[in-house]
Amino acid sequence: MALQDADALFQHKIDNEIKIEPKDFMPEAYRKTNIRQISQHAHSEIVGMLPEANWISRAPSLKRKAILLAKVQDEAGHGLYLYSAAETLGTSRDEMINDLHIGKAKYSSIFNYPSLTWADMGVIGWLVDGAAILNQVALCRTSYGPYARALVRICKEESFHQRQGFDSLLVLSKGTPAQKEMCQDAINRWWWPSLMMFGPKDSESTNNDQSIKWKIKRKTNDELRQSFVDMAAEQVKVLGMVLPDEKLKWNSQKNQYDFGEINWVEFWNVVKGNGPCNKQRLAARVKAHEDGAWVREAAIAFAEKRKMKREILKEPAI
Ligand code: BYC
Repeated sequence: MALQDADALFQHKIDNEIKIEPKDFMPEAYRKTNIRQISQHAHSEIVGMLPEANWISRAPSLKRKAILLAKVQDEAGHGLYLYSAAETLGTSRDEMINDLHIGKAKYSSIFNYPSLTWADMGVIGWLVDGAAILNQVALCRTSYGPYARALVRICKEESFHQRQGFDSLLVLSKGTPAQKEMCQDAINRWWWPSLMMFGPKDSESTNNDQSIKWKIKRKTNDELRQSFVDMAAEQVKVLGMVLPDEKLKWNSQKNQYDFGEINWVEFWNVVKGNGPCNKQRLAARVKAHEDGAWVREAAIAFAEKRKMKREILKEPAI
C-alpha cells in the first residue's frame, strides 16, 4: 500500500473511533507523540510518589497511614501500566528511565512543589488527583489502544485517591482553628500549581492541534482546566474554605466560573527544571534506581537460571 493510502486509512480509523493497536500502521510522528506523552505520564506517576511518601511515616493515625501507603503503591502501579503501554510502541523501559534521569523527558510540574504539612496530603488527593482524573477520564477514549486500556484502571484508582483526599480535608475543616488554618494554607499553596497541571493555554500549546486531530488528546488544555475550576469552586464550599483567587466568579452567561490569570513565568520556570524541588526529585529518583540495581541483576540471573533449567529438562517455556 502506498504511504499516502496508509496515512488516509490511519486517519479514517481515527475518525471512526477505531483504536490503533501496536502492530497497526501509524505515522512516525503519531508514534513519537504517544511515546512522549505516555512516558511523561509514567514519569509523573513515579515522581509523584515522592511528595506523599514524605508523609507516610508521619501520618496522624494508623488508618490514615494505611490509606496513604495504599495510594502511593497505586501510583507505582500506574507507572508500570504506562511504561508497559509505551513499550508497545518500540521504546524500552531503560531508554525512558534514562531520558528522565538526564532531564530530557518531562514529568508533571506539580510534583516539584514541597509537601509541607499533613493537610498537603488531603489537598494533593483532592486537587492534584482531581485534576488528574479530569484529564485521564478524557484520555480513556484516547486513540492508542494500550494507553486507553491502561487509563480505565488508573481512573478507577484515582477516584479513590481523590475521595480519600477530600475526606481527610473534611475532617481538618471541621477541626480546631489550627487544623482549619492548616487546611486553608495547603489549599492556598496548591491551587495555582494544580491549574498548571493542564499545561499551557491552548494558544501556547505546541502539541494540542495535532494531538486533538489524532484523538490522542480528547479535550484541550483550556477545556479541561475550565472543568476543573468549575468542579473545585463548588467543592471548596463544602469544606467551608476558599480558593485563593479574587477573580473567581460565577459567570451566568457562560455558565462557568471566570478565574484569574495563571503565573506562566512560574510555570515555565518549573517545567524547565528550576522549581522549588526539581533537583531534589530527580536526585531521589536516580538514587532509588541505583539502589535498586541489585534487584534487577538478581531478576535477570534468576530468569537465566530458569531458562537453562528448562533447556536441560526440555520443558516448554511458560
Ligand atoms: N508539567 O503542547 P502542550 C498524577 C509540556 S500524574 C510539565 O500542551 P501536551 C499523580 C509538554 O510536555 C498525572 N510539562 O503538551 C501521580 C510540552 O513539552 P514537550 C500526570 C508540561 O503534551 C502521583 C510543552 O509543555 N498526567 O496524577 O499536548 C500522585 C507544551 O505543552 C506540563 C499526565 O501526564 C506540565 N504540567 O499536553 C498523585 C496526563 N504541561 O513534551 C497524582 C497525560 C505541559 O513537547 N498528559 N507541559 O517537550 C497530557 O494529558 C498532556 O501531555 C498534557 C500536556 C495536558 C500534560
